[in-house]
Amino acid sequence: MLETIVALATPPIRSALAIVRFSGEDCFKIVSKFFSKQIDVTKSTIMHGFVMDGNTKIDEVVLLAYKGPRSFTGEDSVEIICHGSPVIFNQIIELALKNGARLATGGEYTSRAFMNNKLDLIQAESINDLINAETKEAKNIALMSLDGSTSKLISPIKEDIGYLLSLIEVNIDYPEYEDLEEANIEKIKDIMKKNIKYIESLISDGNKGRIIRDGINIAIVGKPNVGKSSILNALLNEDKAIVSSYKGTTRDVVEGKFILNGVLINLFDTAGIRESDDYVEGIGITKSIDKLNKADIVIAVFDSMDLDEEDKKILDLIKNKDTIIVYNKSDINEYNNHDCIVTSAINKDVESLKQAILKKLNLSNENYVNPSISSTRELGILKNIKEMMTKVFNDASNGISIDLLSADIKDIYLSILSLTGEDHDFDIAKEIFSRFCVGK
Ligand SMILES: Nc1nc2c(ncn2[C@@H]2O[C@H](COP(=O)(O)OP(=O)(O)OP(=O)(O)O)[C@@H](O)[C@H]2O)c(=O)[nH]1
Ligand SMILES: [Mg+2]
Repeated sequence: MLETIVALATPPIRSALAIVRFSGEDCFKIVSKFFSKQIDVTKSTIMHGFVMDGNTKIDEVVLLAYKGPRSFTGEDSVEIICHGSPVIFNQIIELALKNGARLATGGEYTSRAFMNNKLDLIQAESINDLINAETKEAKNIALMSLDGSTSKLISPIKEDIGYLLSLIEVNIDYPEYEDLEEANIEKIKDIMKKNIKYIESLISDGNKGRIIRDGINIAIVGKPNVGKSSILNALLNEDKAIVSSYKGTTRDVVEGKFILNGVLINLFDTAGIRESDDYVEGIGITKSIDKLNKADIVIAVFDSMDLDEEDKKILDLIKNKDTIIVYNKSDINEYNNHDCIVTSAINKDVESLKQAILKKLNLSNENYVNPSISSTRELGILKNIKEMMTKVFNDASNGISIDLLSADIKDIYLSILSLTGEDHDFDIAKEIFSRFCVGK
């Protein structure tokens, strides 16, 4: 039997109301010991009453009792809605601990919901995404995942591989029919081919879903004085970074966030990159290079099409990065090439740069409204499954027998189950839930 856990589900600060949450088989019994009224242990109820420490009133509260399995965790659960004073909710938690509950660890409620089959692992992960979402669009993606739509994307793969495993059984049962093996090898190849294609589309959609969910990191780089900080300020629409005509104004990385078509853009303005004897500027330049290496997209800024040695060094640094080249100061410079991105940061004219960023993100309307498999864990497993399928396809093409292919196909099946947690690998689940906040 699992112990009854208790935690504050709302922030540990003064507020109008707070919620103290309990879950576990004994929770009705434990809460009854300090609640002023009898709790009916046979059904879910809402009650008004008092939390009592012996004869002393602690608070006037509303109590929600959820009879398992019809609760979030699947177990008997209670939520006490009290007044939002730290003195009050701490006293209620102390009473719970005194009467046999223990403090919940991070994500323990969701972990119990997972163990009681109320949620699969993909749904459970989406709860964290929901809580951490920074844009409306990110929240919508998490919500789609929570209702099980994302998990359903896995179903066709699971069905196909399950079917293959049954074909393997047939071959084991009737080894004398060589024609059967031949036909089944062809089926294995067909199914691998079809699913590899499907997984590729899931990965591509998932990467886009991830951008909507997590946002994207963009570094602005260039030699000193080309207008990097001015571009940051124009994109953020605020005077965040110091701008001056002095070369080497920006020393440390300046960070800002803005939202472009529902995507959170984490923008990093960096120190101008050049050969410098100045010790502090040198540290800034090292940081610039580090930022550009870590960024998803780099905006490289120039203020002339006639590139000098410093500009060329920048181009060399970014040669392996996904880059947007920007020519700034278009108000004083003539840029004749109409294909390039031109800005006048001083006039806050950076619309063409915003359009270029959107083009790079390459998101369609579908990416915002359709579920996608977008967590790093899930995408990692999908990539792995794709590789395993490619191996089975190649082995099958090279005349390897079904017997030998079967071990790999079984591994593929297990990996599919691990996506939703159906393989019951509780170590992985534990790792995921440890990232949750306490009370969730
Ligand atoms: N005319 C014009 N001047 C600009 C434009 N953008 C920036 N400047 C000017 O260029 C100078 C340098 O701008 P910053 O934004 O500080 O340049 P930076 O690239 O961040 O420079 P460092 O931090 O030193 O590397 C300032 O005097 C700006 O006002 C522009 O679009 N047009
Ligand atoms: Mg600057």
